[in-house]
Amino acid sequence: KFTVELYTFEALQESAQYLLDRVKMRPKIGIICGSGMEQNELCPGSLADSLENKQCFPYEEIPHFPVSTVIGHQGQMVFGYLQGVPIMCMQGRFHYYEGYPLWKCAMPVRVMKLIGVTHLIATNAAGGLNPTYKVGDIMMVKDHVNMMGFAGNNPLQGPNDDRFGPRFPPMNKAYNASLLEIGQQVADEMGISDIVHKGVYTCLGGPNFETVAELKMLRMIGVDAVGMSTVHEVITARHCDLTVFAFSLITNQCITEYENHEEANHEEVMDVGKSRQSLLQEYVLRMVMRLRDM
Ligand code: R1P
Repeated sequence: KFTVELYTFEALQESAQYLLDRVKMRPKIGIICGSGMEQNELCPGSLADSLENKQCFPYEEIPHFPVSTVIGHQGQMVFGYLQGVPIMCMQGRFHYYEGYPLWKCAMPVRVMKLIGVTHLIATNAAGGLNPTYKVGDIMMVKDHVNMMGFAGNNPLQGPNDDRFGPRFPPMNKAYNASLLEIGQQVADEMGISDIVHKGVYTCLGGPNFETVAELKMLRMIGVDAVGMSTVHEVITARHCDLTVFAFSLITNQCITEYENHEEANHEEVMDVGKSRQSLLQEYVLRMVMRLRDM
């Protein structure tokens, strides 16, 4: 018998209620911080750090939450204000390669929904496959290729609970067009439109980085940046009708020639994240201000 063990709606309500009982604010915006974009001993002074009147909840204290095991992922839910706007922010996300099924990796998105979040900003560190992208550039995600979905692995697998969303959700408008436009306007305002792109992201299971042949194939099918997260979070978010904006920080250039002897590594990912902290903070802050006014 084919079964998928899922958290029930009620279990996720318990996670949400735990947080609602302990914070006064009611955020409408949820942010997921990608590798190198969180505050921790490796990356001091990042986005979550800049929140005012912070309240932090380590994942192990929140009912039903998995724990973050990746270096550079602190592992807590942070509530606070960005220039007066209430935010909830995942400082550390869950990845498939940590051993969690996709639905569990994405469960915090449903908790955000139950808390009252309407807009999700998902960020990640990714390898640039588009040859015009440089390390340190930002790619707004305009679409994704769900490679793991091709292989029959999806966060929505298993019994559907209509209280979250429909059995067969559309995914052709996953990344909100108005927010992509705003993302471009913000880039223009900041004078960084030369380093901000719109592209297609894909998530592979990881934890190993990709082979040359895999990267060549991904490029051929139209992928601009590759990572190991975000897609399952966005699918879960769209299923429960959150409006999504996502961007990748290009932390390394994918190696697509056998003659190139460089090797991708996580330290580089963290270093580039660190070097772009203030730019990314400014970018997210301006996006948040625009969302507040919508
Ligand atoms: C690899 O360096 C790690 O960075 C990216 C990859 O997915 C992988 O986890 O992290 P985020 O997607 O969490 O930003």
